[in-house]
Amino acid sequence: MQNSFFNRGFQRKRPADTGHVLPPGQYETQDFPVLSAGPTPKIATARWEFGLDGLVETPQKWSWSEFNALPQQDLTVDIHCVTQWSKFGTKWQGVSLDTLLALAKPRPEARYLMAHCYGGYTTNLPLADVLNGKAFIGLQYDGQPLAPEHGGPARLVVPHLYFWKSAKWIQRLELLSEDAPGFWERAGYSMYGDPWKEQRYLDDDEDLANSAS
Ligand SMILES: Nc1nc2c(c(=O)[nH]1)N[C@H]1C(S)=C(S)[C@@H](COP(=O)(O)O)O[C@H]1N2
Ligand SMILES: [Mo]
Repeated sequence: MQNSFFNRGFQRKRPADTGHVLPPGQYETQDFPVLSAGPTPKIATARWEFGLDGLVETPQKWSWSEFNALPQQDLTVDIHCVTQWSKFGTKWQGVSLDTLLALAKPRPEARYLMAHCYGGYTTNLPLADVLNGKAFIGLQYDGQPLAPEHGGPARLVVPHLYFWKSAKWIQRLELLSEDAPGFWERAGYSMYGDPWKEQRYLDDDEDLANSAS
């Protein structure tokens, strides 16, 4: 009897029981902290527009109603902020970047993208990191319209990279042939931001570290 009691207690605490794993240097939080570099922009959905352009065959622009008519998915993902909190099992509803890119048709020379936000925030990503189910535009969080402080009406979510790549109040995605730094990247953060390799700062980027030595 005693043995089974202790076994149950022990098993409950094993990470394998939840399927969630913390990247190095992170801790788990149950809260959903708000991290914004400036004030929360007020964007009425009547005036909201979202575009996908740059190196594409067919530039796209959606109104709020047009965008909401696109096929949506339910997604449950773990998120990891560079300030060291991770949150497991966040539940979203949104539109896959695969759906949007299939409409816009990237040109062969498109390799990167810049996310542009209402309020002026930017962040850069390789195109490969938003394809094949890796990224979406989140419209709902936990069954509710996305709260303004968390990026509502709509935000980019790229869960496999540090959360600063998940641009809130998304306005435009611009496809580019060359990588270019966004807001935090210009301030010394990693160009890529892989939490599993702990690429927090520019110094942690393998390619740059190698070419500088
Ligand atoms: N437009 C915009 N997007 C942003 C930010 C921002 O300041 N402005 N902060 C980034 C950072 S550093 C993080 S950790 C997450 C925080 O998202 P949250 O406030 O929903 O937790 O948003 C990212 N996206
Ligand atoms: Mo962050």
